[in-house]
Amino acid sequence: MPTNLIVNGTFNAGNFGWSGNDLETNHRESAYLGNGSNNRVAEMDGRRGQITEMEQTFTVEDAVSTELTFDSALRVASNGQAGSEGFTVEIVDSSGTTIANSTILPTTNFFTAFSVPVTFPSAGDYTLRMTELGRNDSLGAIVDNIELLVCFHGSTRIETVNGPKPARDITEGDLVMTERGLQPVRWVGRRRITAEDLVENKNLRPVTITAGALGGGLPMRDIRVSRQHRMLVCSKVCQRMFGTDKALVAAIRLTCLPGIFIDPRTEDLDYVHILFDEHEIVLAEGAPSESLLLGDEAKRSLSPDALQEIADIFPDTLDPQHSALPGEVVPALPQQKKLVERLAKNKHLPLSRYQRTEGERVAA
Ligand SMILES: [Ca+2]
Ligand SMILES: [Ca+2]
Ligand SMILES: [Ca+2]
Ligand SMILES: [Ca+2]
Repeated sequence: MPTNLIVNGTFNAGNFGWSGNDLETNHRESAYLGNGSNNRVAEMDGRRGQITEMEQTFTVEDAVSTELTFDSALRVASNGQAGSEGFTVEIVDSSGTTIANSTILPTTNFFTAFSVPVTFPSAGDYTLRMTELGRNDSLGAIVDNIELLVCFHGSTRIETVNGPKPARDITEGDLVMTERGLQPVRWVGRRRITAEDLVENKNLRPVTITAGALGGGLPMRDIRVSRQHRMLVCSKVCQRMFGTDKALVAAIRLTCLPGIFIDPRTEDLDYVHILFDEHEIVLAEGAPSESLLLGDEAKRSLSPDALQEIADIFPDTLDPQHSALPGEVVPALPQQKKLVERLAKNKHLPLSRYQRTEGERVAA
């Protein structure tokens, strides 16, 4: 699920989380709009003679594009100033450079939704600052429900010899932690899926696995994978069904479990495929998952050039027989379905028996 970077954007906790100058965050909506509402809001004009400046600093973990959203209204007493009462919104980086800004001049005496697009160019600390505009008379625009929702997808971190590294930064030669120990990356394929692609072809929409949904606190953060990307299931249900406690199951099959779903959002995303000498189980936000699947679905998600490149470099990987990992069971689709149904019915999480086996061969 997305993370809201703003603390107390509802003002339910007064000015907690906010700093700046001449904050007015302790009154009810009704005090400004006369509508009887007990909802707590902030006014962007605290007192006469002082400029209200409300700010909050937060940390962004990775480059990401999103929107700042909030609700704003003009207080009834400022109706004569409609169009000039309001505030500026700025987001600045730690060196003071503005990366997003907007001027908000609400004209209605009820809350309207506003949004300001923002692209964070890199990880770091950023500050949201809202500054009073208009006649400095203690009366003005009110604001509420300030949110900055971000999803750090595309930045799923893969465990490497140097610690977790965003998938999109993985390059050839990187030593990645796999179930069979450290393995050098031979090739990395990237495919940008645009929002239009997702509208046109719903099959390209990824599966989101929310933090902790697999059990044992895994994955550590939300991850998004292509539908046919296979995740390791490690449960006594596998043992009962297949005589071994591990099985690889397509992410789409897991969507009948809590916290795992087809992502309905239509926004650009990147699929990253990592290729080793052999198929490997890598740790994506700690969750064991297949490094690359060149099944029909995955082939469709690769560009012809990428496929050709893989074919040139690793001719064997396009062989339909070359699909399973030694030691891991890839059940037929009906059995994958049955396995997940049994997990759901017995309320077993997919990784209930999982223990990291880094450095050792799972099986020959
Ligand atoms: Ca509120
Ligand atoms: Ca003021
Ligand atoms: Ca005021
Ligand atoms: Ca004012």
